[in-house]
Amino acid sequence: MAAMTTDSTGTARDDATRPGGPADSPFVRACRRRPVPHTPVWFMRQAGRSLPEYREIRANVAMLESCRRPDLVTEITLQPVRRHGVDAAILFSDIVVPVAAAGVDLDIVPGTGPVVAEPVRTAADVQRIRPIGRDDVPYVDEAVRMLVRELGDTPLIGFAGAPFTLASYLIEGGPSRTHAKTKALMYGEPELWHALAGRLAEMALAFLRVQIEAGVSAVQLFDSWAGALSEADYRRFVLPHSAAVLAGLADAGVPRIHFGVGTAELLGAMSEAGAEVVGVDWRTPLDVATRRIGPEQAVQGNLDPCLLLAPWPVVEAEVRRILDEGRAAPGHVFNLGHGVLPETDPEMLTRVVALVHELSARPADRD
Ligand code: 1CP
Repeated sequence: MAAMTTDSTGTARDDATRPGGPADSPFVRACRRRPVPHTPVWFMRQAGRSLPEYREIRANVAMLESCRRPDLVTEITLQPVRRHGVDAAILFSDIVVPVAAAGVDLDIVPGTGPVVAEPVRTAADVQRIRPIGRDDVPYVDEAVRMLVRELGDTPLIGFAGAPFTLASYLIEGGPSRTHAKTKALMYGEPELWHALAGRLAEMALAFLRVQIEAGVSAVQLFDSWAGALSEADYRRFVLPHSAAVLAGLADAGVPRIHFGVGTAELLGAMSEAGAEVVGVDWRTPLDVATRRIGPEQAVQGNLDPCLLLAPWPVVEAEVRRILDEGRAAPGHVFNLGHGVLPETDPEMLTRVVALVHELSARPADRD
């Protein structure tokens, strides 16, 4: 059982400075570019449909409903930790949970994703998105506190959607391949765009603060669809807003991870947003990514999720390659280049964790 202290809010909370505690875990150490006993590994979407125990627990509960039940959130978050022995848990939730809490009428539709009843198109629509705080997402606060107690020395990652990715769901009304309406609004009505992105940045910051105050050991800002933009447009329309979210957490004492898909051309710009770790998808080798990101940040990634559908010897060779290329970075958190596909055999994930640990094991060498 982990040693506990009591913080000012009266909650049992792991002592951040305790050797071997979550803040001293291989995952947090790698985020901070400190020596690690082995390369830490977790998987985006590690909780989810690849696990039979997840499918069972979710059988009669809608997605948003499950995110609002701390008992379910806790159980689903712990499932991949128990099964795979990953180095970090990620809170079971969704990027649109705070959007719904802010008063936007939306649902997460099975097989589709988030669907917004009345897409955002006008200044009045933007005004209706209310600021949020802990009282708007009490179930998140409660679930994180329960999880921190249950997880002991294993760190818990909190997360939020970045302004561009959230704005895309709000403007399109649902998932989009081209993000055409989003870009049309961005180019055609830049003031309205910046008002919306500014509001979503405040939302992401507030949502992450709730999770940090409840005890998460790191946060990830998901800008999954930022790769749809040119670097110039990313810098003009998105970077200031994502940077504001990350800057708002600069003193929070937890490492920040900044991730997007298809961002090869954006890695330099994204690295300027202020996170300790930049997530890299499978298209860019980690040594190349490190040259674009620079020596001041760790990298996270980047096995192609589709590769886990290939025979084991192919997976093994790719894990070796990624660990080798990751040595060029000042810190490496092993992960996929995007989320686990539902059709993945969970046994593959367990084997990848064991292999990453085995191949990267280093003698004790601590700072
Ligand atoms: O019924 C179900 O099982 C719904 C599937 C599902 C799940 C399991 C959705 C709908 N969201 C989630 C959980 C979720 N969402 C997590 C859980 C923690 C973990 O990783 O284990 C996380 C981190 C997210 C974040 C999320 N939601 C992102 C960013 C990460 C990414 O994959 O790029 C995005 C873009 C979403 C939107 C969303 N929610 C759900 C779906 C299917 C989608 C994508 C829709 C699309 O393609 O646009």
